[in-house]
Amino acid sequence: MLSTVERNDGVATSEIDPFSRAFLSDPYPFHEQLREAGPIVRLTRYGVWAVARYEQVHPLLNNWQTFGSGGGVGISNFHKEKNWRPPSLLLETDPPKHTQTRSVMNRVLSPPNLKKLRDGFYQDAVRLLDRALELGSFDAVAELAQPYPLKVFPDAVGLAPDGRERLLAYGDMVFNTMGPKNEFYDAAMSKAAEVMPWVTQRCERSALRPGSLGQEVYKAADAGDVTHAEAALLVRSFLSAGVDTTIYALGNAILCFASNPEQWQRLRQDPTKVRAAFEEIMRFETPFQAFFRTTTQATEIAGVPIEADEKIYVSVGAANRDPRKWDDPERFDITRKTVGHVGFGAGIHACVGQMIARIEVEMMLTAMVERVASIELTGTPERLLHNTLRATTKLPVRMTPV
Ligand code: OVM
Repeated sequence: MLSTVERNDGVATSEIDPFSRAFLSDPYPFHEQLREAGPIVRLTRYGVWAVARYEQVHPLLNNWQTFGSGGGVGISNFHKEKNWRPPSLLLETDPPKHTQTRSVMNRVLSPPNLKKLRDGFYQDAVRLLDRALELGSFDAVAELAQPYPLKVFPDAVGLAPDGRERLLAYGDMVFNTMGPKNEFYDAAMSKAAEVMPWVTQRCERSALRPGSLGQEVYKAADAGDVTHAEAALLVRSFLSAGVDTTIYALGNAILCFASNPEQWQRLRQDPTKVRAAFEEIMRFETPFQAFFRTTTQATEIAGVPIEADEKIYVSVGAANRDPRKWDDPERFDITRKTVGHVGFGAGIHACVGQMIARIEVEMMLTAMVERVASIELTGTPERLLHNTLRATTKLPVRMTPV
């Protein structure tokens, strides 16, 4: 049993390792321990701070001045340790630079640009779903959750069809290396030599289809809003942030409905709830569970003094299930009021791709609502053990057509 104790200066400390197999297999009991330990907890294993209560997580995300991203959003501090890739101009950058790059991405991902994608996404969802329904029983990860985002999103960014499986290896590197150098970190990085040159090449302007979101980023460079070298890194952000997250969100969505059949029936009765249902999925099974900030100056949280250049583990997954904020948080309920969930983060770094993620999942859930009368688990889902992402790798289901 790991101990959570109060230091003699009154500060809560914990031996919990948020990157251990035990934690990653079933994070929720550990989340509870972290929330109950106090508003801010010292993690002795790594010498970092942790916040897991909504009351601290939400304001922290809204205070980029004190809780910066330029030191990286993993456990490693870029001010002390060089990262394995050039830092992201969005994720790992603070204003004023971030303001400039974010505004370019906001424009590229504007509602009119995204609206054009809906029909194509829907058609791909229907095609994959109809194929799966002919099987009757199938692995919903292999047949739906993985192939669908891996088709529609790189299409939208403008990538050629070949070699896209490398995006999975790349995403694995990006998100697992936010954790410490453990077995998950090392396994992900073992593919770096093969994958990185490919990713870099695919971010070049000449590799991107005309009319694509990737080309839009380069047009912003032509207009002088960023440099062309920066445009390549912004395209890289699409490939870093947009693949695993949506694959896992969709897998989590199907798992939520397979495990809560009455919620599937509710959605079928009122398909206008598809969008609301996705917000509840993001709250209940947050794909990007936790990340770090770095203090830019000495500060305090809930009266606990924190020095400058300290790493803080921010568990949005725990905040999304904090009983101080949510009624019956362990219940998956698509009719709940989910406003304020932090599944897409909050503040200036809140997910820039959240609208495209919503369209992806909404189009698949809509196709399912029209075609699937019931979803049953036919075996035990397998969980992914991953330093920052929560996901299912195997999801055996039977879907009964309407
Ligand atoms: C990026 C990036 C990478 C991972 C996640 C992310 C959740 C962004 O390279 O910009 O946002």
